Amino acid sequence: MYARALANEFARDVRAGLTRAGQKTLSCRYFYDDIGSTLFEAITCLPEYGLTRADARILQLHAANLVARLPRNLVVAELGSGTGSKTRPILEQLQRRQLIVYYPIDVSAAALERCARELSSLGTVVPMEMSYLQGLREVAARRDAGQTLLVLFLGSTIGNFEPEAAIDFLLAVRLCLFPGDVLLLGTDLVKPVEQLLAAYDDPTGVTAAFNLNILGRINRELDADFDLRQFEHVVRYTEEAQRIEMHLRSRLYQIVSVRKADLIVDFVPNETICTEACHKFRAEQIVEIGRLSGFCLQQQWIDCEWPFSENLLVAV
Ligand code: AVI
Repeated sequence: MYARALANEFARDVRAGLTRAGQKTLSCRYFYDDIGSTLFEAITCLPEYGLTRADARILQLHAANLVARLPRNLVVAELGSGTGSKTRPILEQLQRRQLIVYYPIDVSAAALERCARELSSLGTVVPMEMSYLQGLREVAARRDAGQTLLVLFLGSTIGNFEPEAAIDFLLAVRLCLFPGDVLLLGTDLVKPVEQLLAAYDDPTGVTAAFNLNILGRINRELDADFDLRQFEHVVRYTEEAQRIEMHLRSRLYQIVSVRKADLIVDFVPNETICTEACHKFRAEQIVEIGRLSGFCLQQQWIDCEWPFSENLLVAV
Protein backbone atom coordinates (compact mmCIF):
# COMPACT_ATOMS: atom_id res chain seq x y z
CA MET A 1 0.00 0.00 0.00
CA TYR A 2 2.84 2.36 0.97
CA ALA A 3 4.66 1.44 -2.28
CA ARG A 4 1.48 2.13 -4.28
CA ALA A 5 1.08 5.57 -2.66
CA LEU A 6 4.73 6.39 -3.48
CA ALA A 7 4.27 5.30 -7.11
CA ASN A 8 1.16 7.47 -7.43
CA GLU A 9 3.00 10.43 -5.97
CA PHE A 10 5.90 9.87 -8.40
CA ALA A 11 3.45 9.78 -11.36
CA ARG A 12 1.69 12.94 -10.14
CA ASP A 13 4.99 14.82 -9.67
CA VAL A 14 6.34 13.76 -13.09
CA ARG A 15 3.12 14.84 -14.76
CA ALA A 16 3.11 18.20 -12.94
CA GLY A 17 6.80 18.85 -13.69
CA LEU A 18 6.66 17.95 -17.39
CA THR A 19 3.48 19.94 -18.07
CA ARG A 20 4.68 22.99 -16.18
CA ALA A 21 4.40 26.25 -18.14
CA GLY A 22 7.82 27.68 -19.05
CA GLN A 23 10.60 25.51 -17.64
CA LYS A 24 9.88 21.77 -17.43
CA THR A 25 11.17 20.25 -14.18
CA LEU A 26 11.69 16.95 -12.39
CA SER A 27 12.32 16.83 -8.65
CA CYS A 28 15.85 15.81 -7.64
CA ARG A 29 14.40 13.56 -4.92
CA TYR A 30 13.68 11.06 -7.72
CA PHE A 31 17.38 10.63 -8.56
CA TYR A 32 17.82 8.11 -5.80
CA ASP A 33 16.55 4.70 -6.88
CA ASP A 34 19.08 1.84 -6.55
CA ILE A 35 20.95 2.85 -9.73
CA GLY A 36 20.87 6.57 -8.85
CA SER A 37 22.12 5.94 -5.30
CA THR A 38 24.98 3.82 -6.67
CA LEU A 39 25.88 6.56 -9.17
CA PHE A 40 25.76 9.15 -6.39
CA GLU A 41 28.19 7.03 -4.33
CA ALA A 42 30.49 7.08 -7.39
CA ILE A 43 30.14 10.88 -7.65
CA THR A 44 31.38 11.22 -4.08
CA CYS A 45 34.63 9.46 -5.11
CA LEU A 46 35.31 11.69 -8.12
CA PRO A 47 38.40 13.90 -7.85
CA GLU A 48 36.34 16.84 -9.21
CA TYR A 49 33.63 16.51 -6.52
CA GLY A 50 35.22 17.41 -3.21
CA LEU A 51 32.04 18.10 -1.24
CA THR A 52 31.57 14.74 0.47
CA ARG A 53 35.26 14.36 1.34
CA ALA A 54 35.27 17.88 2.85
CA ASP A 55 32.20 17.08 4.93
CA ALA A 56 33.79 13.85 6.20
CA ARG A 57 37.17 15.53 6.83
CA ILE A 58 35.67 18.23 9.05
CA LEU A 59 33.76 15.65 11.08
CA GLN A 60 36.85 13.49 11.42
CA LEU A 61 39.09 16.40 12.47
CA HIS A 62 36.69 18.25 14.75
CA ALA A 63 34.43 15.56 16.24
CA ALA A 64 36.08 15.81 19.68
CA ASN A 65 35.77 19.58 19.72
CA LEU A 66 32.18 19.41 18.50
CA VAL A 67 31.14 16.88 21.14
CA ALA A 68 32.86 18.90 23.88
CA ARG A 69 30.52 21.79 23.02
CA LEU A 70 27.35 19.72 23.38
CA PRO A 71 25.23 19.22 26.50
CA ARG A 72 25.35 15.84 28.27
CA ASN A 73 22.68 13.17 27.78
CA LEU A 74 22.21 13.49 24.04
CA VAL A 75 20.00 11.62 21.62
CA VAL A 76 21.20 11.74 18.00
CA ALA A 77 18.97 11.87 14.91
CA GLU A 78 20.28 12.13 11.37
CA LEU A 79 18.20 13.39 8.44
CA GLY A 80 19.06 11.49 5.25
CA SER A 81 21.65 9.35 7.02
CA GLY A 82 22.34 7.01 4.10
CA THR A 83 24.72 4.43 5.51
CA GLY A 84 25.79 6.84 8.28
CA SER A 85 29.46 6.52 7.34
CA LYS A 86 30.30 10.21 8.02
CA THR A 87 28.64 10.06 11.43
CA ARG A 88 30.97 7.47 12.92
CA PRO A 89 33.55 9.95 14.37
CA ILE A 90 30.81 11.86 16.22
CA LEU A 91 29.34 8.67 17.68
CA GLU A 92 32.82 7.44 18.65
CA GLN A 93 33.47 10.62 20.61
CA LEU A 94 30.03 10.54 22.23
CA GLN A 95 30.49 6.92 23.20
CA ARG A 96 33.32 7.96 25.52
CA ARG A 97 30.88 9.79 27.76
CA GLN A 98 27.45 8.20 27.39
CA LEU A 99 25.36 5.34 26.02
CA ILE A 100 24.32 6.12 22.49
CA VAL A 101 20.87 6.11 20.96
CA TYR A 102 21.12 7.01 17.27
CA TYR A 103 18.12 7.40 14.95
CA PRO A 104 19.15 7.38 11.27
CA ILE A 105 16.22 8.68 9.18
CA ASP A 106 16.15 7.78 5.48
CA VAL A 107 13.75 6.60 2.79
CA SER A 108 16.17 3.89 1.65
CA ALA A 109 15.65 0.63 3.55
CA ALA A 110 18.89 -0.78 2.09
CA ALA A 111 20.96 2.20 3.32
CA LEU A 112 19.37 1.98 6.78
CA GLU A 113 20.10 -1.73 7.01
CA ARG A 114 23.77 -1.12 6.20
CA CYS A 115 23.86 1.81 8.62
CA ALA A 116 22.51 -0.34 11.47
CA ARG A 117 24.98 -3.12 10.64
CA GLU A 118 27.99 -0.81 10.55
CA LEU A 119 27.24 1.42 13.54
CA SER A 120 25.51 -0.90 16.00
CA SER A 121 28.81 -1.68 17.76
CA LEU A 122 28.76 1.96 18.96
CA GLY A 123 25.32 1.93 20.56
CA THR A 124 21.61 1.43 19.93
CA VAL A 125 20.76 2.21 16.31
CA VAL A 126 17.04 2.72 15.65
CA PRO A 127 16.49 2.97 11.86
CA MET A 128 13.53 5.14 10.80
CA GLU A 129 12.41 4.49 7.22
CA MET A 130 10.54 7.76 6.81
CA SER A 131 10.75 11.23 5.33
CA TYR A 132 12.97 13.69 7.23
CA LEU A 133 10.22 15.49 9.11
CA GLN A 134 8.07 12.43 9.78
CA GLY A 135 11.11 10.73 11.28
CA LEU A 136 12.19 13.73 13.31
CA ARG A 137 8.70 14.19 14.78
CA GLU A 138 8.72 10.56 15.79
CA VAL A 139 12.16 10.86 17.44
CA ALA A 140 11.10 14.05 19.24
CA ALA A 141 8.03 12.27 20.59
CA ARG A 142 10.12 9.33 21.87
CA ARG A 143 12.83 11.19 23.73
CA ASP A 144 12.81 11.40 27.51
CA ALA A 145 12.63 14.62 29.50
CA GLY A 146 16.13 15.88 30.23
CA GLN A 147 17.57 14.56 26.98
CA THR A 148 18.96 16.97 24.40
CA LEU A 149 18.42 16.25 20.74
CA LEU A 150 21.34 16.56 18.31
CA VAL A 151 20.06 16.64 14.71
CA LEU A 152 22.55 16.02 11.92
CA PHE A 153 21.78 17.33 8.45
CA LEU A 154 25.03 16.80 6.59
CA GLY A 155 26.23 16.76 2.98
CA SER A 156 24.74 20.14 1.98
CA THR A 157 21.39 18.57 1.11
CA ILE A 158 19.93 21.88 2.32
CA GLY A 159 21.46 23.37 -0.86
CA ASN A 160 19.05 21.31 -2.97
CA PHE A 161 16.09 23.27 -1.54
CA GLU A 162 14.98 26.58 -3.05
CA PRO A 163 16.08 29.33 -0.60
CA GLU A 164 12.57 29.96 0.77
CA ALA A 165 11.85 26.26 1.05
CA ALA A 166 15.16 25.83 2.91
CA ILE A 167 14.06 28.31 5.58
CA ASP A 168 10.61 26.71 5.78
CA PHE A 169 12.23 23.31 6.17
CA LEU A 170 14.60 24.50 8.92
CA LEU A 171 11.67 26.19 10.67
CA ALA A 172 9.81 22.87 10.56
CA VAL A 173 12.90 21.17 12.04
CA ARG A 174 13.04 23.86 14.73
CA LEU A 175 9.38 23.20 15.61
CA CYS A 176 10.31 19.62 16.52
CA LEU A 177 12.96 20.85 18.97
CA PHE A 178 13.23 22.51 22.36
CA PRO A 179 15.46 25.50 23.07
CA GLY A 180 18.98 24.21 23.66
CA ASP A 181 18.65 21.33 21.17
CA VAL A 182 21.26 21.44 18.42
CA LEU A 183 21.44 21.12 14.66
CA LEU A 184 24.67 20.33 12.85
CA LEU A 185 24.18 21.61 9.32
CA GLY A 186 26.61 20.95 6.45
CA THR A 187 26.70 23.58 3.70
CA ASP A 188 28.81 23.70 0.55
CA LEU A 189 30.35 27.14 0.02
CA VAL A 190 30.72 29.37 -3.04
CA LYS A 191 33.89 28.60 -5.00
CA PRO A 192 35.35 29.42 -8.42
CA VAL A 193 32.92 28.74 -11.27
CA GLU A 194 35.30 26.39 -13.15
CA GLN A 195 35.62 24.24 -10.04
CA LEU A 196 31.84 24.03 -9.64
CA LEU A 197 31.25 23.26 -13.31
CA ALA A 198 33.80 20.43 -13.20
CA ALA A 199 32.22 19.06 -10.00
CA TYR A 200 28.81 18.78 -11.67
CA ASP A 201 29.96 17.91 -15.19
CA ASP A 202 32.87 15.56 -14.57
CA PRO A 203 34.87 14.31 -17.55
CA THR A 204 34.18 10.67 -16.64
CA GLY A 205 30.48 11.29 -17.22
CA VAL A 206 29.31 9.90 -13.89
CA THR A 207 27.19 12.97 -13.09
CA ALA A 208 25.74 12.88 -16.61
CA ALA A 209 24.72 9.24 -16.03
CA PHE A 210 23.29 10.17 -12.61
CA ASN A 211 21.22 12.92 -14.24
CA LEU A 212 20.03 10.79 -17.18
CA ASN A 213 19.06 7.96 -14.86
CA ILE A 214 16.05 9.99 -13.72
CA LEU A 215 14.60 9.44 -17.22
CA GLY A 216 15.59 5.77 -17.02
CA ARG A 217 13.75 5.51 -13.71
CA ILE A 218 10.63 7.05 -15.26
CA ASN A 219 10.87 4.49 -18.09
CA ARG A 220 11.19 1.61 -15.62
CA GLU A 221 8.63 2.65 -13.04
CA LEU A 222 6.09 4.66 -15.03
CA ASP A 223 6.16 2.74 -18.31
CA ALA A 224 7.60 5.63 -20.33
CA ASP A 225 9.62 5.62 -23.56
CA PHE A 226 12.30 8.27 -23.06
CA ASP A 227 15.24 7.62 -25.40
CA LEU A 228 18.09 8.58 -23.05
CA ARG A 229 20.50 9.04 -25.99
CA GLN A 230 18.36 11.92 -27.22
CA PHE A 231 18.97 13.95 -24.04
CA GLU A 232 22.18 15.60 -22.96
CA HIS A 233 23.43 16.53 -19.48
CA VAL A 234 23.96 20.29 -19.14
CA VAL A 235 25.07 22.38 -16.15
CA ARG A 236 24.82 26.13 -15.60
CA TYR A 237 26.04 28.35 -12.82
CA THR A 238 24.06 31.46 -11.90
CA GLU A 239 26.22 33.89 -9.99
CA GLU A 240 23.41 35.98 -8.44
CA ALA A 241 21.53 32.93 -7.19
CA GLN A 242 24.81 31.21 -6.17
CA ARG A 243 23.55 28.03 -7.71
CA ILE A 244 24.47 25.26 -10.09
CA GLU A 245 21.55 23.99 -12.13
CA MET A 246 21.50 20.58 -13.78
CA HIS A 247 19.37 20.15 -16.89
CA LEU A 248 18.61 17.49 -19.50
CA ARG A 249 18.56 19.03 -22.97
CA SER A 250 16.58 17.50 -25.79
CA ARG A 251 18.78 16.98 -28.87
CA LEU A 252 15.82 17.11 -31.30
CA TYR A 253 12.07 17.37 -31.58
CA GLN A 254 10.61 14.34 -29.84
CA ILE A 255 7.41 13.04 -28.32
CA VAL A 256 7.50 10.90 -25.17
CA SER A 257 4.71 9.00 -23.52
CA VAL A 258 4.60 8.24 -19.80
CA ARG A 259 1.79 5.74 -19.63
CA LYS A 260 1.41 5.42 -15.86
CA ALA A 261 1.27 9.21 -15.54
CA ASP A 262 -1.31 9.36 -18.32
CA LEU A 263 0.92 11.78 -20.19
CA ILE A 264 2.16 12.48 -23.70
CA VAL A 265 4.68 15.30 -23.80
CA ASP A 266 6.76 16.83 -26.56
CA PHE A 267 10.19 18.50 -26.51
CA VAL A 268 11.47 21.00 -29.05
CA PRO A 269 15.21 20.95 -29.95
CA ASN A 270 17.37 22.36 -27.10
CA GLU A 271 14.45 22.51 -24.68
CA THR A 272 15.57 21.45 -21.20
CA ILE A 273 14.17 19.76 -18.14
CA CYS A 274 15.62 21.27 -14.96
CA THR A 275 16.41 18.36 -12.64
CA GLU A 276 18.35 19.92 -9.77
CA ALA A 277 19.49 23.19 -8.24
CA CYS A 278 22.50 23.06 -5.91
CA HIS A 279 22.79 26.28 -3.93
CA LYS A 280 26.15 27.35 -2.61
CA PHE A 281 26.51 29.55 0.46
CA ARG A 282 28.80 32.21 1.81
CA ALA A 283 30.01 31.30 5.30
CA GLU A 284 28.49 34.47 6.77
CA GLN A 285 25.05 33.70 5.28
CA ILE A 286 24.59 30.82 7.71
CA VAL A 287 24.15 33.22 10.64
CA GLU A 288 21.15 34.80 8.88
CA ILE A 289 19.72 31.44 7.76
CA GLY A 290 19.92 30.28 11.39
CA ARG A 291 18.33 33.49 12.69
CA LEU A 292 15.41 33.24 10.24
CA SER A 293 14.69 29.69 11.29
CA GLY A 294 15.00 30.00 15.07
CA PHE A 295 18.62 28.98 15.62
CA CYS A 296 21.77 30.74 16.74
CA LEU A 297 25.10 29.85 15.11
CA GLN A 298 27.46 28.74 17.87
CA GLN A 299 30.41 27.43 15.88
CA GLN A 300 31.46 27.04 12.29
CA TRP A 301 34.22 24.84 10.87
CA ILE A 302 35.49 25.34 7.31
CA ASP A 303 37.47 22.73 5.40
CA CYS A 304 40.94 23.76 4.32
CA GLU A 305 40.90 21.96 0.95
CA TRP A 306 37.36 22.38 -0.40
CA PRO A 307 35.27 25.35 0.77
CA PHE A 308 32.59 23.63 2.84
CA SER A 309 31.26 24.49 6.29
CA GLU A 310 29.88 22.49 9.17
CA ASN A 311 27.65 24.70 11.32
CA LEU A 312 26.62 24.09 14.91
CA LEU A 313 23.26 25.82 15.40
CA VAL A 314 21.52 25.98 18.75
CA ALA A 315 17.71 26.19 18.93
CA VAL A 316 16.69 29.44 20.66
C1 AVI B 1 22.96 15.52 -2.49
N1 AVI B 1 23.43 16.82 -2.93
C2 AVI B 1 23.99 17.58 -1.84
C3 AVI B 1 24.34 16.76 -4.10
C4 AVI B 1 24.79 18.20 -4.50
O1 AVI B 1 25.98 18.38 -4.72
O2 AVI B 1 23.94 19.10 -4.54
C5 AVI B 1 23.66 16.09 -5.28
C6 AVI B 1 24.49 16.06 -6.53
N2 AVI B 1 24.05 16.36 -7.72
C7 AVI B 1 25.02 16.21 -8.60
N3 AVI B 1 26.11 15.86 -7.97
C8 AVI B 1 25.80 15.73 -6.68
